[in-house]
Amino acid sequence: MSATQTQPNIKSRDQRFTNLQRTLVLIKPDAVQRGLVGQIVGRFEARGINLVGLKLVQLDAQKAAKLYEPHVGRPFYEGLVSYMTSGPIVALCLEGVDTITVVRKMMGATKPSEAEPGTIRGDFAQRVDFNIVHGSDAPESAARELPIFFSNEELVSHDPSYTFFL
Ligand code: RTP
Ligand code: MG
Repeated sequence: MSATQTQPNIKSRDQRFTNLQRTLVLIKPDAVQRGLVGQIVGRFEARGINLVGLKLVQLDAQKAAKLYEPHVGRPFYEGLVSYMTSGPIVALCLEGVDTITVVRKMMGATKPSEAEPGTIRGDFAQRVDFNIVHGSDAPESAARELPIFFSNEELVSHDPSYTFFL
């Protein structure tokens, strides 16, 4: 808000923000088992990123194979699929300004030993094979990955009141 403005900006969300993006975040089985769901969701909320989809999912091998299709043939592929199907995960669709990049920065490097403190992996993980979160790495990835977890009806467009202050 500027010094002369007495009310929050009441323009519509689309007028206030440019480059709004949606991304898929998965809170992986290790994080669910360790009771970290609330803290991880809380970090995105505190950043002012909008939650437009959320569900608890038991991934089956077929869906995991669809998600990780780009990694088929890599040495870690089989282990990754068995890890991701080992227990429930939480799927989130997050929306905000440049959210794909912002979320990846908040997650930290794939290898937790290279992730900066203050990032999710840098604060909660030690091992690349138990690295807590997934986030889409590009707009094309988000477009491919989101429908694996959410139908259009399950994504709720809304404009939370706190975003007037962002
Ligand atoms: P994610 O897809 O989960 O957001 O992770 P990312 O983009 O940072 O990393 P990516 O290269 O897409 O790898 C996907 C997931 O595979 C597991 N991985 N294990 N053992 C290994 O060397 C290894 N490398 C990758 C990790 O769970 C990684 O997040
Ligand atoms: Mg990836």
